[in-house]
Amino acid sequence: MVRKFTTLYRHIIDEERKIPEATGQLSDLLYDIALACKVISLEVNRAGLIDILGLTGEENVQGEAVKKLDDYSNEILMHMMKLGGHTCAVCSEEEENYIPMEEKYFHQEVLNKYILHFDPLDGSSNIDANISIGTIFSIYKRISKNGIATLEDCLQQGYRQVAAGYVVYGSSTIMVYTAGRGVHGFTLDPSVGEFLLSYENMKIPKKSSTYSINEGNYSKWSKGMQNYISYLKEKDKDSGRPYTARYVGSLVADFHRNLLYGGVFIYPEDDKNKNGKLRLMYEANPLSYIIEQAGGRSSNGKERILDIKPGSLHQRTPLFIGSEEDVLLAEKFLSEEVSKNGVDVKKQIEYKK
Ligand code: P6P
Repeated sequence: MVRKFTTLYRHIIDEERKIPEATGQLSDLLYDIALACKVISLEVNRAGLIDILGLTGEENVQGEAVKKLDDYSNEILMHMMKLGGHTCAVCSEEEENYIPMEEKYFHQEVLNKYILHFDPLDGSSNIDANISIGTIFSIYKRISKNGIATLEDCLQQGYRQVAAGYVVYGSSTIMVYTAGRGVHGFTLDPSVGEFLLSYENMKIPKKSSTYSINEGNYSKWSKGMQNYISYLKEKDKDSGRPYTARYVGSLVADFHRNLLYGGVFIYPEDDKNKNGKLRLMYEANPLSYIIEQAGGRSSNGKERILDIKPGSLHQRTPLFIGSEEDVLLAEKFLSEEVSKNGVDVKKQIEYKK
């Protein structure tokens, strides 16, 4: 039997062919991002060998000035976007402002109609310990008709994304993306330099028995948050408790595991960080688009992440994301009238999908 050998490019093109009005530009943009991430993967994996970790201004074995891996990743993605000509603005975790594409990079035959947000290398502080890290990206169509992109083009609500994805650099390099027609995962085969389809139409289990949270922040949480985590740790066979705790401390690694096996990842607000730690535009929104496409749920504990109206490029948000029933239960504990022995909620969370 011939084993199905579907490359990322083949899959993107096949998906594009199902959309009559598709021009192929989004496909090319996704492919450009994948190519950039292959280059980043090479460097991330080499870093473990030639020790260019986390240093700036040092010299590496070739005597070259070394950039921190996240600066390097940022530059690779920026450069690829200039070459590709599909974006009119790029917003990066590494850049304070949005970077409008200068018109000299506008290709006549291509309309530069997309906005790209990305975190070039999330969790890069973990690479020194050889812990998985990742690139996260989010794509919108521009609102302005033409010319130089505006800040309004870059501050759109998450439900307006046209595609989103991440690449996790771990024991293997895996790219997961959605363009609104399901979630699909690809594993990089270094021998051919291709991302090969390894997870088609990914779906997260509706309920899990795994939670991911940094419990070191327990004392800073609200009472509802403390009650929820305590509830998960109580012994109750019927409701699958106690849950298992799994926390890598690298968002993409924790998210990817939960997507595969089920789980709820939480980075809540606390008494120091009223909006939590994670960023809306290039962490919460793309992962929320993916999780909803995979049948999961994502909120800030009260409101659907994808409905949040952004006020600034780097704004933070509390994040509750993963298996639908687990996120729902966490939301109920955060609303009024919760008791430690269960959930006595007077009001249902209004949630439009
Ligand atoms: P904490 C990594 O620094 C990161 O931005 C995410 O990848 C990760 O989920 C989170 O921070 C970990 O934060 O406070 O638990 O170390």
